[in-house]
Amino acid sequence: MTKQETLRFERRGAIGVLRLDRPHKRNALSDAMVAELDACVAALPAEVKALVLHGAGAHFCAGLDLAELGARSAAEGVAHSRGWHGVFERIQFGRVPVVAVLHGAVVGGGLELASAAHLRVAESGTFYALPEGQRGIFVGGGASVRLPRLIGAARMADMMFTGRVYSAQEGQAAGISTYLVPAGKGLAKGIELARKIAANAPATNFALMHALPRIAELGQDAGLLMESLMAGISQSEPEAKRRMKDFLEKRGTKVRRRR
Ligand code: 1HE
Repeated sequence: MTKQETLRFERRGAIGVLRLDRPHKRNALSDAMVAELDACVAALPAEVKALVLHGAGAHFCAGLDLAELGARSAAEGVAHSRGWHGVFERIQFGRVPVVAVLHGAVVGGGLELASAAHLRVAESGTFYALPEGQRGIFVGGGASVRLPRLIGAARMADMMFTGRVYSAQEGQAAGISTYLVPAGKGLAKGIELARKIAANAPATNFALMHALPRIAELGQDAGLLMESLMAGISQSEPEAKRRMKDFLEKRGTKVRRRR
């Protein structure tokens, strides 16, 4: 277990568990915390193939640390936002897939951080908001790019115009989370999913993290070509050959109907 000022990192075999650990401030993202997050993701041990991100205390994350906002000039505000963009990009397009486990408040920058993860598991008491609208500011941690891709620009604008708070169930229906679990069950579910992800062939995870989101932004022609390139590369990996052979020789898992 590595303890930094604002985070706790623990390796559990092939997965890492990273906890936002500033519960007395509801895990509000101070500059120090964002810097630690960046350093921690950059320094993940090579054995770690997937990461679970969760929050200590009653909330996932209260967003930007508002106590640090006051003194910034416009230029400093732009630089600060660009700093967050860099950190969240390095999470989204980093080495390992990230499963965010959400509970309590997932608001402002907390929702931006969650949106940079690759999978979101929400506990039933989770709630989502973008209070920037009410604080007289705009989002700055990538929400206007990532959130419309999850829930649509109209829903995001509604959240900011009106201060609308989405419940866990509404967030699931809108597409913020793709797993909804009872209160207290999020971390176990996140770990279960991360273990599955960590057991995938590296080329598959690479394609899902790095190719799929880019393909989704391309026109059909370029998108289909990029897909073919990725398909060819992944199929040619020895790991894929082994998995295919396992299936044909009755050692691989079958797809089964859920009970
Ligand atoms: C904070 C923050 C914060 C709590 N910055 N200190 N985000 C917001 O506008 C959300 C603001 N926070 C809240 O609405 C609530 O605190 C919560 C719903 C998240 C939690 O409520 P609760 O009742 O559990 O906690 P609390 O009593 O409100 O807060 C406990 C302490 O955390 C208190 O400090 P204390 O010293 O008085 O004990 C709060 O001041 C502190 N705290 N949230 C600083 N956000 C790059 S652009 C991104 C832009 C944004 O993210 S804007 C949205 C900011």
